[in-house]
Amino acid sequence: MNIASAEVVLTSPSRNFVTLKVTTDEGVTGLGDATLNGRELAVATYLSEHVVPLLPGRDAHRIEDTWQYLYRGAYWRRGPVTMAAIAAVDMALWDIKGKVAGLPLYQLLGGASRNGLLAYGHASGTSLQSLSESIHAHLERGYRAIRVQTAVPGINALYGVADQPQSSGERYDYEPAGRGVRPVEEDWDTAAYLRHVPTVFEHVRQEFGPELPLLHDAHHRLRPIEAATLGKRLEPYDLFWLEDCTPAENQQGLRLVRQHTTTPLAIGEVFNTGWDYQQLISEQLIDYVRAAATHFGGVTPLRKVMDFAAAFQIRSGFHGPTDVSPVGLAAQLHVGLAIHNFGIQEYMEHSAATNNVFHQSMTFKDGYLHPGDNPGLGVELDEEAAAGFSYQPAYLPVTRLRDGTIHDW
Ligand code: CS2
Ligand code: MG
Repeated sequence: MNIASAEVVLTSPSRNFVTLKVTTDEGVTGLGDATLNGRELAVATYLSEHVVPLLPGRDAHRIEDTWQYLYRGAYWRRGPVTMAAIAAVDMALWDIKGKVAGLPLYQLLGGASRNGLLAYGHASGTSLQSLSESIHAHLERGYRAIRVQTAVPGINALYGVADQPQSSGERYDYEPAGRGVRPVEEDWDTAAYLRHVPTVFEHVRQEFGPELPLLHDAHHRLRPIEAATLGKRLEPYDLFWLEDCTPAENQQGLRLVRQHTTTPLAIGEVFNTGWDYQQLISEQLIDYVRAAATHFGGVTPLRKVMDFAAAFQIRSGFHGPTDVSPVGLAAQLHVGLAIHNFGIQEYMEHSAATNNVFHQSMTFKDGYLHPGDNPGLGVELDEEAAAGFSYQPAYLPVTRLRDGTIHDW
């Protein structure tokens, strides 16, 4: 069975998504997610100009060979644009293989290692009171693990923080697409943040008790010694993890963090290959792999990095924001269900408009996700609905310090 054609579909129901649809000469179709938030058109062009023309005539079953062909064949390796494009092809071919076999993808990866995937939801608030309301709202929706983010006194605008809507029917959109031709600018003050965050967790533990798994994302904003300070200050509150405590390009920086704190660390949502994890995993500098199938070259390398991590008792915590499309989310749910060293799955809930474009077999019940048992990935694209939403420029924010210096965020 050969690939007959491939097509890039751009749609923007409530944010932009780049999807690859591969069709075989037997009429089987597969979907892959290539969405790169804020740089969508670069991946769409990479795919349509440099990848789609290479696909017709290739054996659709040779997933590993196609992956290596696109990765090694380009000569120019790694990078988010290249790896998102390769990811889309890889996912689409796994989707096709599952459909041909009549099996959900997780069955092809070894079968289920558990009944469902523990998911964490995102609570946030501009005040401690609104944060508490948000945590209550998430617990009512069934979540059994919660990420906690808040506004910080002295910082005017912080990405990913919003109050929970008062009416229960309204969607909680705390990371809306930043539509517009330029990014908005936010501000940052590390000292204010380091002072404030422990008081937030003190409040949450007092109200919700010791058992609820709590997570926090520092979003690459700290230097290693600051990250170590935060990890130490948060130890009394027994976090499930502290995420992206420092930008991980400086991998040795994690040694310093690790020497000072036992707060578990999760890193890697911006990584795009297993090689980015080489030092962090082999030196056991992290506890959770944050990669997303979409930005990491697809199902094939995600499975490989988790097997490497397993040798060091490191578990998964795949990146599941709403800018990973339902196709990308499904890919990692199948991997998470199959691997032994699953840890937790991020789950942000796509908008109703997105769910009308991408029909998912995935379920969320009592705090657990399951990819469903439809053959392949279990996601179908409604192309007519997709065509109703054209691409709109949208950017992640840019952050500056008080003196105007651009900062990590
Ligand atoms: C965040 C993301 O999910 C997370 O942990 O860090 O929301 C991230 O900001 C976006 O995926 C960026 O596109
Ligand atoms: Mg994050």
